Amino acid sequence: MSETTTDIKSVLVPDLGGAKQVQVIEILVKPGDIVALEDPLMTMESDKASMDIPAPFAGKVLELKVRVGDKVSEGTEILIVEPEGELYSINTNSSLTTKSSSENSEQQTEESSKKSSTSNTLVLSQKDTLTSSPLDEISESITRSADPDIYAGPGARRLAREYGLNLQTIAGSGHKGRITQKDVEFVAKDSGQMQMQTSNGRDLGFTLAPRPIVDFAAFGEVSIAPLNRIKKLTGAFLHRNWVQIPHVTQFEEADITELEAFRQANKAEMEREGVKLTPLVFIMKAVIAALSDLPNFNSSLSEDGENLVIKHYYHLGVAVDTPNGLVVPVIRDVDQKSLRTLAQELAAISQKAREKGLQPRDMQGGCFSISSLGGIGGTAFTPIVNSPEVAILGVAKSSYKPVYENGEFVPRLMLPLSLSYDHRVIDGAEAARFCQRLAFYLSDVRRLLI
Ligand code: CAO
Repeated sequence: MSETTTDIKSVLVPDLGGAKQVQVIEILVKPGDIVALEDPLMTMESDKASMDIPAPFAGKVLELKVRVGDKVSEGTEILIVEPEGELYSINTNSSLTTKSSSENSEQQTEESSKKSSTSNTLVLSQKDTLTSSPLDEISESITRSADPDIYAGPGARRLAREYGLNLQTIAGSGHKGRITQKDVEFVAKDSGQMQMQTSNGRDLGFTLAPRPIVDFAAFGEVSIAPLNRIKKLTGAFLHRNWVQIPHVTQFEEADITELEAFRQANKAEMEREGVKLTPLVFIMKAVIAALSDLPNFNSSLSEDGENLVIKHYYHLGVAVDTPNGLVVPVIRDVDQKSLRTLAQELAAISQKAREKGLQPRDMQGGCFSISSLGGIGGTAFTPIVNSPEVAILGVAKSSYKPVYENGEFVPRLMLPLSLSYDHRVIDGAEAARFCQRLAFYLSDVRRLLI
């Protein structure tokens, strides 16, 4: 049987595959929200699994009929929705059903009562496979939240909840950017949440004064610009690194007059091959040489803080400025690559980053990071260490300066370097030596060949 209506309708808990008294653990919508077909409305959790209830039709949420913590079974009314769009076919045999609010809601308004039709079970005709699935199967399906940015399955959602992570701050590596359980675990591990869980909510041992709450609109016109996911994600990590790592920044200047002459001599030819030769690739090579001279910089603190894990590979993170914020893709085995290959890889990975094409694996495995603002400007800055690495090199814009040599001032092209390091791992003297090694290699790049 089928007929059409645009009534206000109740959404009922569908077939739970036999499970009864399942708990509502998250409500993903609120009155006034517009939901699209299949948008997740609520998450339920049984002993065995958590599962999202997808919207059986598009519409506007009018009323919530359950609260977080409530126990529901098949047929429990969970929402009142005003359907949007046109026609809804009726299929009384389906397991994913909605009922007219006139049948189900005692709190129905007079207006909705007038609108109500005589039909009492409604499903979407085009989604018969979905509507007839038991909830266990639906729980396996990938669902989109009301926020179109979030694309995650119920397992990933539950895990994120357990770790107290905001899904909006997690980059998805699955099909079409879906957030998988692995992505959640990766972020949880990286942000220290797992450790906090196992040690029963270990805190950092200090409390901060609360952030002042200011009504900015009281002082003038304001507008609201939501932070995107990359900003939220990097913000959370930068904050953690800033708070957890005792930072010191060592400054140095490298004379790159000869390097620049060499670069200019080769730039045009490389450009004809489609390769852009910038100072950064030379800096990457010099960093590798310095890391090889001072291996503590190519290490991470072990989880228990008892040991240094020294890496015998050389993967460099390079901060890339994208329209959506900062990302740090990793270029692998820099020690084994030519300047040409590095320039090609740098161009490819930064383009991928700017086109939002980076996968989590593109950002994993780094040993040391470089943040170059030299193409933009500035004389120095203090980069934040990219945990679990122990140091990061900031590069500012080179400029000609008078350098006193053999009794006279001569113009030399000087490159400002800022090395921030984790003082638990690196001593100041080591940092000064590292910077000197860098300047040594950069001042005559032939040394990199030795
Ligand atoms: N001094 C002077 N000029 C420099 C320079 C330096 N240190 N570094 C680069 N330049 C020049 C380049 O040579 C190029 O000029 P030419 O075309 O005349 O040779 C120009 O600046 C632009 O370079 P670029 O930025 O396109 O290329 P890059 O290899 O230096 O950098 C990348 C690539 C991806 C690192 C860069 O584009 C980028 O995104 N930088 C920002 C990183 C960032 O945001 N860091 C902050 C992190 S903390 O918030």
